[in-house]
Amino acid sequence: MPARRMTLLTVGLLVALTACGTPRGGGAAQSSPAASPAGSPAASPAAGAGATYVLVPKALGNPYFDTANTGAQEAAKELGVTVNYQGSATADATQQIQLLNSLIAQNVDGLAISANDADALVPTGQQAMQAGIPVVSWDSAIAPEGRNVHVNQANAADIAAVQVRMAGELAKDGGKIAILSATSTAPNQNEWIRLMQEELKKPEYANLQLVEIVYGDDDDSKSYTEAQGLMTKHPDLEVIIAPTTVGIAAAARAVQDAGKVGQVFVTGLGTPNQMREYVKSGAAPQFALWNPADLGYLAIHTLHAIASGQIKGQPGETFTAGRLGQYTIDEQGVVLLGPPTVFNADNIDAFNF
Ligand code: RAM
Repeated sequence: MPARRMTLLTVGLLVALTACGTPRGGGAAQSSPAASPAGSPAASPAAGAGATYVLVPKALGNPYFDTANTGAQEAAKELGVTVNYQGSATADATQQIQLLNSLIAQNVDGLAISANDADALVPTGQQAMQAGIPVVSWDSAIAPEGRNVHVNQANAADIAAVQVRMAGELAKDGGKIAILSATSTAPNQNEWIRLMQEELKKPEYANLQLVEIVYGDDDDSKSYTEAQGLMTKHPDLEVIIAPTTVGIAAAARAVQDAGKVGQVFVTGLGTPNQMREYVKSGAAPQFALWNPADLGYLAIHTLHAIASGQIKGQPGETFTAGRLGQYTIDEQGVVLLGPPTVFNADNIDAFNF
């Protein structure tokens, strides 16, 4: 047998063996190696095709997560897998753990989770991984020991810095600022708040005074009430920073309803579609975000790369995430999407999500 053909056969066999050895590879693991003759690898299904993954948001009913799901579905189509979108009614760790337990019992092929609590989800994540179900957290991280990889939307320090910078620009001559966050246990918001507090120590922000941090629980009406409370308690408040898409829209509405446009400015993290009217009214002249659809897309590609056995989820490993190109898992076990974008009156109409 010519050496080249022999090599092809060897590679074909290795690919087939790898697919069979995949923890929960779905379709490819069941396909017979004999059915795909050496030299025609294109005829065999992609590793992991047919798998069923679940994309779990912090809670349902949040357009940010709905948009992430559109990206996840795009990835599912490309990969030939099914992605179910399942979440709890409120952004609550106990409810999320209940849901995850039932998904583990159903033996799904992989979980992609935006965590409501970094530590509370660790035992559940470990249980999944012990059952051979890969766990990727995305958007809001599970602590490292409870997941294989975290898919981060942007560098946390950059997310903090851009929000403080926007607040500084809006407060012009300085003054009182407050933070309206999501839940008090949210891993992503808590990290950003900690880093915003660090950022505020820089000399250029000496004239900004952080007077209070409140929590709207990623619930529209609670966030609205909390924003009203901030304005009542601090009549000379200049800026509300809401590092949550739910909170920022509710705060901007509260400012508008209170007739305080031009007096109290709202900034933070929001979706262009929810914030367009407030950018135009002047209640929230600028805010930032990444593309949630790309984040969902990357989360599913990452999960699939692990579940199909292409990578193990170890630092230093590289994989390709479809149209987004190549990613490497960093030393902390994190895959990074990219820098946030700032939206304002000049560019907001160019975005539709
Ligand atoms: C909310 C959620 C999500 C966060 C965005 C910015 O939708 O809290 O976790 O990343 O805001």
